[in-house]
Amino acid sequence: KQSFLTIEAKPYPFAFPIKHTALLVIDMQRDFICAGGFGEIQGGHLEAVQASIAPTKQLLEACRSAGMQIVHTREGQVPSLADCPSSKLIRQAAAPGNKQHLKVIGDKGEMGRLLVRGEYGHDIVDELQPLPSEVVIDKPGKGSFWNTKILHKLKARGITHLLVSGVTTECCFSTSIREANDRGFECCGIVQSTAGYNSAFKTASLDMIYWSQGLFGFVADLQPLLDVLS
Ligand code: TIU
Repeated sequence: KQSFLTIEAKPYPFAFPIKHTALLVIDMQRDFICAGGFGEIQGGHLEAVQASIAPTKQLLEACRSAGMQIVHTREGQVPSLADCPSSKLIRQAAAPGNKQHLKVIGDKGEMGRLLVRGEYGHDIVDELQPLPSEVVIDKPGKGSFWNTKILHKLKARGITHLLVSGVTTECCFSTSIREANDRGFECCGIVQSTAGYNSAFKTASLDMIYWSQGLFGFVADLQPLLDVLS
């Protein structure tokens, strides 16, 4: 296999050095994907995020077979919530008369305390469980780089390029790509392997990534990537 692979992408083909590229799988946690989880409680529609499990599994298995580095992230807090950005706690609290958020971070849900590390709902769905050799980043915020060791882990492995997947496109996927781009990583989001709670948000989020000669990076379809990795 060539050391650089190239796939069709927007705004132009994405070339990546396979030994220096990691797959980033953002927050494929039960709390964002399964019924009764934090996402659904927030008002998220689950159809698209659930449908993204299968193409994300295809992507994950292709990257594993190609010997690429794999990094999974999980959004969540320590049990005391001491690491929770205050904005996350404040803005989800019900304003007077607001019945939208009946339960908030740290409250007990059907899958344990919402978005709390160690709880069943906080962990990654069965289909996409990390292998022992893969990096798992627990992040307190939306982005993968704030208050985590991900930059050190990527640098230590010589990573310069990221293929990015996961949920939700409008939130943690986009925030992580923007954070990575500012740190010099070349990012390519994979259309079928990301999903959100609102299809208009997904479209807009992906469009913003590659607008203007790649404002934050690249966007590519899954199939061309599977073709070059196989
Ligand atoms: N709210 C929402 O759309 N997502 C999150 O809070 N976290 C992630 O995107 N992972």
